[in-house]
Amino acid sequence: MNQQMIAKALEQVRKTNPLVHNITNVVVTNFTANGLLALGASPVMAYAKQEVEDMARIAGALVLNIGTLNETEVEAMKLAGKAANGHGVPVIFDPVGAGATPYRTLTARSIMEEVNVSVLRGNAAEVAQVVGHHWEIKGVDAGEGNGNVTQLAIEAARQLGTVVAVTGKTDIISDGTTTYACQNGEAILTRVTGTGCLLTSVIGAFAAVLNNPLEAAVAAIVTYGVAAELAAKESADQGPGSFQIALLNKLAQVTGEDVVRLGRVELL
Ligand code: ATP
Ligand code: TZP
Ligand code: MG
Ligand code: MG
Repeated sequence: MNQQMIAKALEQVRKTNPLVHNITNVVVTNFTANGLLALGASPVMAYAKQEVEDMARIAGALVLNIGTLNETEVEAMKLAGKAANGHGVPVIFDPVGAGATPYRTLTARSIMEEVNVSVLRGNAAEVAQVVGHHWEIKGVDAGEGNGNVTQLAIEAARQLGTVVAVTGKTDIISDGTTTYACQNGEAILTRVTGTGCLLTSVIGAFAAVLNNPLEAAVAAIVTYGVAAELAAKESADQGPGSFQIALLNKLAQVTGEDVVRLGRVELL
């Protein structure tokens, strides 16, 4: 996976306009829908257990996010996940806040057990908790921690048998054998809620057009990081509010040429 391939994948997303079915949290719903639309995908949020299987079957990807989980929603996520699995629709999972409470941790683990997840995307603390490692966490934000993020991503991918993306200052994406590091992004992303959740849904958009989930995750993370850098430059020092709007604008405007010029991804 190199910058040229990522640029081609971005073009594919825009040409195909894939339907991305999200069962996500109440904090980020509108931002996620707008971010996917800006990028060139077609978002739908559908939660009722009476319809999630039907929606997941016709989607290009299904994104599950436990940010504001409850029993009914978790039941719907599992129904949708199994329907997606039965129809070859990739499932992307964001275990928001895993480790913050036992309910979140156990729910995240049970989703990983019952649904065949193509990409797990979280901060280091969340991913560590899903695989039973200790890592400091405060609410939904990763604590500093002092572990080796690369090792964590590789071990989690091996243990779970899926692609794992651990994001933060450096993003590590691994399938347990092949591992990439991406340096794109901006620290101000951590000052706007939902930027991780939107990234998980953007991985869904790329997974809908690429058969290889490792490459889809890398392409999404690099494209998103480049868009964030362009947005930070444009909104300069105006603060997180302006940055949030600039990020939506740049997701729409980022080009393959930008990705080739600014993408910082290496095979480890
Ligand atoms: P957290 O709740 O810990 O913020 P999250 O789920 O919001 O986690 P992040 O890890 O913040 O997800 O990832 C979202 C985006 O922000 C990714 O593109 C990532 O590369 C970027 N990012 C996070 N921290 C930094 C940083 N310090 N510098 C540059 N980019 C960052
Ligand atoms: N509380 C529950 S979900 C959520 C908050 C603040 C949003 C988390 O979004 P992200 O993308 O992980 O920062
Ligand atoms: Mg964040
Ligand atoms: Mg998050």
